[in-house]
Amino acid sequence: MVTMEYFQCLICHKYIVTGKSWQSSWRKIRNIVHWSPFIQQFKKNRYPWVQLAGHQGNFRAGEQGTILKKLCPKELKCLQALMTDILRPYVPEFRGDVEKDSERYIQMQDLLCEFDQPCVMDCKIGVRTYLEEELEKARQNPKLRKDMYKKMVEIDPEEPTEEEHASQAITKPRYMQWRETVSSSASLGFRIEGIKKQDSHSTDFKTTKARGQIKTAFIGFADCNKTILGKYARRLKAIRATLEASPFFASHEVVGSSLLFVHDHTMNASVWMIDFGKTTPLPDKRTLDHRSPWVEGNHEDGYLTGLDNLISIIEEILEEEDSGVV
Ligand code: I3P
Repeated sequence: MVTMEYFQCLICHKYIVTGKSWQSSWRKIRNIVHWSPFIQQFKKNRYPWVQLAGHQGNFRAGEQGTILKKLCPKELKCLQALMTDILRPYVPEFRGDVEKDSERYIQMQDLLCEFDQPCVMDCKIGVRTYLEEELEKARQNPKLRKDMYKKMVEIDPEEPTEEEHASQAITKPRYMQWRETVSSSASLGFRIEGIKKQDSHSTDFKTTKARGQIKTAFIGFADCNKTILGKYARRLKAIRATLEASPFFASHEVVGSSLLFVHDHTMNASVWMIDFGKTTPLPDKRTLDHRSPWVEGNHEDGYLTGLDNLISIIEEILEEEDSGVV
C-alpha cells in the first residue's frame, strides 16, 4: 500500500504531496518566505507581500487592500500633503493612521493587490540618498558604524582608508556617498534596489552602475515585453509632467524615495512614487528644480535627472527592440 503524505501550503492553499515534488515545492515556498514579511489578503486572494528595500519589520498586513507601515512623522505629513496635490494619483492612497499592539502605523493602499502574481522592481531616485541635515548632524556628532564598514568591505576591501581599517568603522555619510558612487545613483540619478519576479528575487544590485547593466536588468525584469515597457515609459512621462507642475514637489527635498514598478502576466503595469520618510519641506519658501547639480546648501536632489535617465533607458530598449538589436 502506498501512503501519501501531504501538507497544505500556507500561501496558495494547495495540498502539496511530500516526496521529490515536495522538495521542489518547498524550495519555492522557502524562497517566497525569505523575501515576504507577511501573507496579505485581498478579496478571496492570499498572496505573499513583497518588500524589496527599506528596513525589515516596518510593515504588516492591513485590512482589505491596505498595508500598515510604521509611522514616521515626516512621511505622515508628506502623504497627507500629497493627498491634496496633483501628484495624488501617483502615490499610494493614504488611509489614515492606526494603532496596533501599542505601535502607530500609517495605513495606505496596497499597490500590489490588483495584480496577479506581480513582478516588482524598486528604484531609489535621486543623486543623493542622505539629507543635508543628516550631513550636518554627522559633522557635529560623528558616529562610527561598524556595520557600514562591514558592508563596504564586502563590496570593496580596498575602499576604506588606513584609519577606517584600523577602527573597522565608518560614518554614515561616508558609507552613503560611497554607495552612491559604486551604484548608478551619483552618475544617473537612480539605482535599482531590488527586483522580484514570479519565482525569484534579487537585491544584489549594489554595483549595478553602467547604463548597459541597467538595461540588462530592465530587459530581464520585463522579459523584454514591449507592451509592459511601453506602459512603464508612458506612466513615467506622466509622472514627470505632473512633478514639473506640482507645488509639493517644487517645495520639497525628495531624498531616499523610490519608484515602484509593478506588472503581471495580464499586461497590467504601473509605477508609483513611494517612501517619503526623508522627504523634507524646504526652508524659507525656497524651491528646487530637481535637476541642477547638488552643492551643499542648495538642497538639490537630482530626482528629475534620475527620472529623465530612467525614461531614456526604457525608450532606448524599445527602440533597439524595434530595430531588432535586443
Ligand atoms: C542602507 C540604505 C538605507 C539607509 C540605511 C543603510 O544601506 O542606504 O537607505 O537607511 O541606513 O544602511 P544599504 O542599502 O547599502 O544596506 P535610511 O535611508 O533610513 O538612512 P541605516 O543603517 O542607518 O538605517
